[in-house]
Amino acid sequence: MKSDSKVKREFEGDLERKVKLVNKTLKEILSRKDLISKELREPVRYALTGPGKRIRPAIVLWCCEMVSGKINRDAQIAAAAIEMIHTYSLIHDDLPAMDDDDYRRGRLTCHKKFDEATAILTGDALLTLAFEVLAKEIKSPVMAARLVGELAEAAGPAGMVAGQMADLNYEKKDADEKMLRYIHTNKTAKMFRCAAVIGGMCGGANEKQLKRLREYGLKVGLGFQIADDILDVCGTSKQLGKTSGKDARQGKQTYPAVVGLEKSRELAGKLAYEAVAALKPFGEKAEALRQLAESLLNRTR
Ligand code: GRG
Repeated sequence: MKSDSKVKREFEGDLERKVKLVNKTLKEILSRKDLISKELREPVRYALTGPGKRIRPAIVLWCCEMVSGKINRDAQIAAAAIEMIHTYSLIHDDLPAMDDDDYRRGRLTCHKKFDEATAILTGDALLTLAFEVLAKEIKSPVMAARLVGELAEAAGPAGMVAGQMADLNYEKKDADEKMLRYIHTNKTAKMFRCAAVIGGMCGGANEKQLKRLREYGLKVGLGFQIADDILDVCGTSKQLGKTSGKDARQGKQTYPAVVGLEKSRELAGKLAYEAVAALKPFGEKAEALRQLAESLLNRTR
């Protein structure tokens, strides 16, 4: 039997390989002159090549690999597309009209590096480009339409945008645990669920498998956001690459603020446990996704 530290090392090595593959695909897309006009190339490159953790695209690749035994081109494109949408959401979230932050991923935010109008347009460009690459680069039109539908549902007005709207509406206003769960599920967890599902779809998952992946993704995503709330209280700006302690200063509704730190940790643990349980039918092939769920509990950035 492998020791815990060996399993952890293998997982970290695997994640590093996935991150490299995501970065390679993004670089390839960035180099396409037909896709991005000259004026936008620099800010789009700045935003996309920042040192993000690439967790969502890594989930896409892992789910495809788990289901089919390999990573195919469709999964690489889908992984790049979800990272583009995630990056757009960070750029817009950092704007003065939203969370108003100067640092992201350890560097100046897009509107600080360039200007506000450029940051808005860079976000718009990434959001649109994600759907363009899915429409044009996914092999089969039916698969492209399925992936576009999943991604639009997760990122759109009944997903991430809805979560962000509720998040802003509840600033400095008391939310109960149910509302907080609604905000976090929409703002964060649905994009994780989408990552797992589109990865599975690219690998040819059947409905039963997709149901499991949906459950895994949603639980991991909610756990990830609770861990993010905890980190905002307990982490440093250097660790996070963005301003720490900001949620409380802005009167944000977070798990530590609403249920306390101890219950937040308990809840994150429970979600990781349930996420891992959802992977049971995949057996040993799910090892990396299991490790990922557990690693989120101890994350420091
Ligand atoms: C602007 C429509 C719109 C939505 C914004 C993503 C988001 C919604 C807001 C960012 C602030 C925040 C705390 C969101 C929750 C999701 C989250 C934890 C984002 C950060 O994701 P990481 O840690 O970031 O994966 P990296 O930089 O590693 O990619």
